[in-house]
Amino acid sequence: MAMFEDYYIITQKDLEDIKDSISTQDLPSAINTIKEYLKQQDLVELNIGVTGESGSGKSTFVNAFRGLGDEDEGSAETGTIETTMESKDYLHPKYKNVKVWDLPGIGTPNFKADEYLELVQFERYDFFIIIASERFRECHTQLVKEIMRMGKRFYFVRSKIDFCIIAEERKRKKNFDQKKTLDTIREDCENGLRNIGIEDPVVFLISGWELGKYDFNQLQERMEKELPQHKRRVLMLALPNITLEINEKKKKALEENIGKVALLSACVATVPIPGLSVGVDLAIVKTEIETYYSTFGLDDPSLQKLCEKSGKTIEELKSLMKSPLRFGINLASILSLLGAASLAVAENAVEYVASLIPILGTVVAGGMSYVTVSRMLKRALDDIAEDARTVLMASVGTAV
Ligand SMILES: Nc1nc2c(ncn2[C@@H]2O[C@H](COP(=O)(O)OP(=O)(O)OP(=O)(O)O)[C@@H](O)[C@H]2O)c(=O)[nH]1
Ligand SMILES: [Mg+2]
Repeated sequence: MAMFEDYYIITQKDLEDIKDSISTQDLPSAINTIKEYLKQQDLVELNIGVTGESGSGKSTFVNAFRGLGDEDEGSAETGTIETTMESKDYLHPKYKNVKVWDLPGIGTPNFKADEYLELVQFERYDFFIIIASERFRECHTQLVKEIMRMGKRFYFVRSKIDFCIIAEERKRKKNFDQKKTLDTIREDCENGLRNIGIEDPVVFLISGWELGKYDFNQLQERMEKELPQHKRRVLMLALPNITLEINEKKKKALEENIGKVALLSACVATVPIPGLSVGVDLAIVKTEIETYYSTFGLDDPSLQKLCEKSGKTIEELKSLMKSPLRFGINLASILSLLGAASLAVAENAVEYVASLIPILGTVVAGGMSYVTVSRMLKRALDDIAEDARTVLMASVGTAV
């Protein structure tokens, strides 16, 4: 069993990547290669342009997409009077290289799509989100055609769906059927788009007030699929942890780095840790685990925000969490997990790894350290992802 798990952590692809990049290097260059790789990964930018008519819910979406409420610090101003007159970039609170741009409203009497796209500097966006809170109109077609001409991608969003549902429920009373209502709105929007000349339209029904509901999963799936490979990771990390699908994808995105972080930690460590037969750079491991908590929204400030929204207390949410690190990520708690992980490491897994990455042989207990940290991070990530899942389900009122 231990053997299987060890091999599972260190995927063949991981090893190939690492081997290719550092097998011919000496230790200091190998460390630099991995550091540079991780740094480059952190520099990948994502620019999302959010556009639509005035009052359609652009600013609300810009906030919700970044996991913020309208009153939170760093949020875009929202309201019933026209509020957004010029392009403004809103940084993601945790991933500063993710920028969601709140663009000026379209559809004013003199609206010209080509001039508009020049004005907002269309080249800078990875894709556009076009938001409509009612029917699609001529200005939407114009904009779509121009965006396509510029070779950019876009996604159509029909916003304020929560509001439509409530209105429909009130109207139909006993005959109300949510699925039917949503299908009707979707068909209506798609027909609207077809009528203005768009073939095969896809419309995502979204509520900026309850972003995790309705079509948000379909939207994130589509965005992820259509982004270039190197940008997918940052999208998944930056999305708020509001659906089980996103939770799972965040875990996968974080998992991909375990091999490299473990290798870096093994290479940088030159002194064995007392009480453990391995040398590990604890600061690297600690930072990585803090990233897990932050990415899943389980850090204290994020939990606080979730409490305000869900009406739960921090204590209630924390009592649902099981990860041994939930009481604090400190050297003692990390050491204890590393100790447990090192005990379960199979010797032949270490030999296997050391034979593939000979450079590990030049550091104190290098292979052992690598396998121990990989195993520990994998387990910590599994536990934290599971806690995030439980907290998510509890905060949306689903029994756990
Ligand atoms: N019920 C409901 N109301 C929403 C939703 N999204 C936005 N609103 C409300 O609609 C109004 C306009 O929202 P904004 O986000 O300010 O719209 P905007 O497109 O940025 O408007 P401008 O900046 O004026 O162009 C505000 O009162 C929002 O609270 C939603 O998903 N559901
Ligand atoms: Mg606005």
